[in-house]
Amino acid sequence: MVVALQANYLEVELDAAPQGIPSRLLCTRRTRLNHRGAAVHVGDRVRLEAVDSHQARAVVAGVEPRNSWLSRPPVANVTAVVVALAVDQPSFDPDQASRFLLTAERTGLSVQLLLTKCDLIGPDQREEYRQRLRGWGYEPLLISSQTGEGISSLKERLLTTSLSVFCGPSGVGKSSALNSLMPQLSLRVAAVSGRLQRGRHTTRHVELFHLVPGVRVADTPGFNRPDLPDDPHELALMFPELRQQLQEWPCRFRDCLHRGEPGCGVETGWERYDIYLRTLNALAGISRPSRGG
Ligand SMILES: Nc1nc2c(ncn2[C@@H]2O[C@H](COP(=O)(O)OP(=O)(O)OP(=O)(O)O)[C@@H](O)[C@H]2O)c(=O)[nH]1
Ligand SMILES: [Mg+2]
Ligand SMILES: [Zn+2]
Repeated sequence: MVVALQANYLEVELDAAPQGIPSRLLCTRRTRLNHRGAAVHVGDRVRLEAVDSHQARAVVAGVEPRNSWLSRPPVANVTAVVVALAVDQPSFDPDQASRFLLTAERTGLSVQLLLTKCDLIGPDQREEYRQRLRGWGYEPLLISSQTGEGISSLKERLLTTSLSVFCGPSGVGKSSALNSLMPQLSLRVAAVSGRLQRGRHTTRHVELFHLVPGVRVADTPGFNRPDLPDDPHELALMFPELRQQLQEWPCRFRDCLHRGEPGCGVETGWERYDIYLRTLNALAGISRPSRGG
């Protein structure tokens, strides 16, 4: 499995290294793979040739089909997405949070919302966040890498699946959380800065780490504005609190966009309805309702 990509090199871990061969090899790509640009990504399972056990080098000759794909950050064969958001520093922004959650939901995989830096708020505010995010259809994990709160629950959760990817804005404490989970890692972290307490893009590359044998976790570079999904009809399914309503009470028309169309079974008194509508409007070519009126 490719565990890191750096310029023209890939670091590949062997499932079971034959005797005398190191378990981690620095690899280049066969030219024909180069032609397709960065067709090999972290998380990909690859076939190796020309293994040089002394130098711990090899050549990647082929890529296995992917079981899943997270587009940004790019990681293959993901089994769960952990969306990390801070309660403060940088402050919690529902629009940005939703963009990350939508990106995660697009994979169709299990999505865990991780609320970081909980040492910065009191018990009442924590309970408020918990209730609020339940309303979004998520059961958040509240953690603090500073006090260690919630780290063992996070670990328990990660142990249930083979490859979890941490993603979220820069500076929310993704690398710090991984350091708390695996103190031997000593990943680089850096203080947030400026009036908006933004992160400083400290992590530069996607990299996979073993939590225990068979269970990996990916650290990724933070970014601030994920793209929106492109299909308006799929959008509703990416809001768990709306998805649930549609399961219980489907609308009369299959192409309903839940903007007050006739026969729409969706009620509007939920926090992110407004974000849903704005996202829908932001998607190209759907400024008019699809059904008369
Ligand atoms: N108070 C508090 N600060 C934290 C906590 N976790 C991380 N920090 C601080 O937040 C800053 C950013 O942490 P990082 O771990 O570098 O954040 P990141 O999400 O990996 O950022 P990028 O790599 O840029 O995406 C550092 O100064 C950390 O010490 C926490 O639980 N509580
Ligand atoms: Mg980081
Ligand atoms: Zn509807």
